[in-house]
Amino acid sequence: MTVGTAADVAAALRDADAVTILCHVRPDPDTLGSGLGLGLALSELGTTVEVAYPGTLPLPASMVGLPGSELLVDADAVIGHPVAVAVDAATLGRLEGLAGVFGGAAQRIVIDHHVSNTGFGSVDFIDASADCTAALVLQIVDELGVELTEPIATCIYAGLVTDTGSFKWARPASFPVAARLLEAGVDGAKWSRQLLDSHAFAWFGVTSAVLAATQLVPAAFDGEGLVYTTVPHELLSSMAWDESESLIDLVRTAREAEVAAVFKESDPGQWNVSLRSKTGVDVTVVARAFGGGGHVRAAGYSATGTAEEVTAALLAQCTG
Ligand SMILES: [Mn+2]
Repeated sequence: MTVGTAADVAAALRDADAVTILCHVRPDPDTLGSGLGLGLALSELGTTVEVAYPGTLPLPASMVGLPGSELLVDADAVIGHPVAVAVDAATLGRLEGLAGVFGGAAQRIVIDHHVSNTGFGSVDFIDASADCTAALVLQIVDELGVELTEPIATCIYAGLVTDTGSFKWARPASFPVAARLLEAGVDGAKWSRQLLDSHAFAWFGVTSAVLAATQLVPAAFDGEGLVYTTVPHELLSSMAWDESESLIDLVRTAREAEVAAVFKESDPGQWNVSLRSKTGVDVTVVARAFGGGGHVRAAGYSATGTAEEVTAALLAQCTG
């Protein structure tokens, strides 16, 4: 692998006739905005572009209508051009069924901001100091000499506003970037609402059931407290997947608990467990104990059993 800069990536892309851009599985606005924004910039140069994400799930409603969506192709329709770019994917595995398309390209470019990304391309532009991959794409757009149009800026803004939690945990460098994007014409209010502040009406019923089932365990984690809830398969399947991923953000607001956990029954008896902590507890320790992993403040693992069994296992682990 080559440790690359934005200039290296631009040099590799500038002469390409056709580029395949790959987003990670269950795409979020950072991977999709990065993919579409880069795709639009390359289109300006006359490059043939396809953008795809693995799997067959439709795009979440929050991301429908992002500029450049016409570049999206279904995973099974991907051609696989000689130059491939992975955006916001910390590992090759995050490309799931499209990993082979990436691996089969002559030139393989990785653009990412995850600290855990050790590189898996022929050029790796990885910068963990960036709040989002989309901000790295902006550097590449600049290196390519492509004008920052409103559609490109909107795609980049989608990644920036969501990966910073509406700028709640944005680092200083993100604010000049945001200013530039807004000055390029991005409708920040509109996209914040669509990406972060809108739900299907059915979400209220499901979410209220999930919140009603929430339990507080003050003694857990040496008295720091755990708040957790379970989402049974039937309830989970009535929810859009992107909306189910935001449940942890509601549960973790409990003031009495340092750690939050959401158990989602993806298939009967099969659970995906999301863990979050606020300041003091390293949740990777818990996740690893169950064969999972992640970041210090956000980790996860898989579990098998009834709701009672999987929650009891976590409680046994964190109440000593
Ligand atoms: Mn990201």
